[in-house]
Amino acid sequence: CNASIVRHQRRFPDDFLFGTATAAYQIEGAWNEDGKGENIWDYMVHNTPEVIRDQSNGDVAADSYHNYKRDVEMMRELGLDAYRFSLSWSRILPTGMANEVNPAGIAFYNNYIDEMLKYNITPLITLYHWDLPQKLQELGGFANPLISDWFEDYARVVFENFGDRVKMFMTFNEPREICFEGYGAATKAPILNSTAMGAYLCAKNLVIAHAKAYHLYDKEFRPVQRGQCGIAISVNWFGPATPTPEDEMAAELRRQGESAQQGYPRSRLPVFTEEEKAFVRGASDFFGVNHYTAYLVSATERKGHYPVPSLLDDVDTGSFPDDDWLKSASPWLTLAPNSIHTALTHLNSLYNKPEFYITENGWSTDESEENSLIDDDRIRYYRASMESLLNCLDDGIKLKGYMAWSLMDNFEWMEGYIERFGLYEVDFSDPARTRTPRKSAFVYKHIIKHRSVDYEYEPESMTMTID
Ligand code: GBH
Repeated sequence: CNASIVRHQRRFPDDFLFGTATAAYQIEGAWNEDGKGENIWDYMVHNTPEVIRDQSNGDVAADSYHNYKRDVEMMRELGLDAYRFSLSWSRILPTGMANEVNPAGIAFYNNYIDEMLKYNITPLITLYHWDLPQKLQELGGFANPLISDWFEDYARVVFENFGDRVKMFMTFNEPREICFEGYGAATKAPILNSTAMGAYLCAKNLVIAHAKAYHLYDKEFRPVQRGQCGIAISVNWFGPATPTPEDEMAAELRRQGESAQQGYPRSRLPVFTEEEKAFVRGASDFFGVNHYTAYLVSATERKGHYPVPSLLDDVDTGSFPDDDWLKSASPWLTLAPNSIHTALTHLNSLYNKPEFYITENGWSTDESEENSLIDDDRIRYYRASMESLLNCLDDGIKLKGYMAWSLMDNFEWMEGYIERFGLYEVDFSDPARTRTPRKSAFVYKHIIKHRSVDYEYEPESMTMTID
């Protein structure tokens, strides 16, 4: 009898939500169709195309605006329980303000949602995934405290129109990236590069905007709509390079930050009043975690060169991946062992055991790779993620779902179409934007169907069907 050597297969509960994630600007295209207003990515790619690595843009992207039925068909092929996507604010409110609602924008998202519901796929909506209406940017964007009112007004339109059918909302995707990369650096629109103040000023206004939308949902919509409202935060893991107190301290500094006075008459961190703190505290029904990777942190080694003052200087430590970790096509992304479990264990103790969703997790390949449909590294990465999720479940962490980034190749921000994250490949030279499943799509489908990871599984053919 060899039963004892058969590897015990751990299983995901039946109500665990397996899905994929995307974002409006990265997939939709139709940048100026049917009344959509201009947003900060439209503005940036048209006015300073040189900031995009291949000088491309999201004007057409994967053209999901016209291909949404095919998108839902792919969700059915994979057997997804859920799909996380974002709304384009300026498609719904062309100028950003809620005085003028674009009926075509509402109709598009209604069709998308209804198509998912027809096949029992749970829609999860992100209200903001980086595409601010340009008119609001001209008024300062997230540097203007009024952003919290504008966002609340937008959120009301969203809840009113979609909340009857959508039960899970996320206000913002990755506040730190919005603020640090867009305001404190020049690696995302609106490329402000205000290194000293930008990120923190944006952060405070964004946090208040989130809380206003949360309380609006909680007070006015939840009693009838009975859903949840939360946020999706980028949490990669920073661990000590060596188990010394110095490196432990450095890792904690990298996670938390510490801004120095540096001659300013007051802190660069905007102050929250007691009232604001109370307003923000607890304002989320779940913790959405975008997790991709981990870094080692050293107190002495490989320190970067940063502008002073800046957020990076405030967390100034050397951080780098272990040399042994598998490398993706993105310089920042390696396969760090069990990092979902490490990160969630840390968050679980810091934040009093909330409900978690992994709202993004995925792997990039390069567009120039031969045999791009045979993506064995992506499969390794996803299988490793599954083991890490199961470790969380074994420990009693309240982890409710997992969204793979991404359903399909899309406009990868500053990397254009060079870095590919899709379970489905998209042919961006084909006007039809034909989607073709990669090997990883079959593996993910198998995991979802069997609620477990089978290392022996190989797809019999590359022909995808709906079960
Ligand atoms: C996610 O962010 C985004 O939500 C999603 O839209 C995006 O497509 C996906 O990642 C893949 O990139 O180049 O060294 O300046 C993940 C967190 C943090 C990853 C910032 C890229 C840039 C590091 N991101 N990081 S660097």
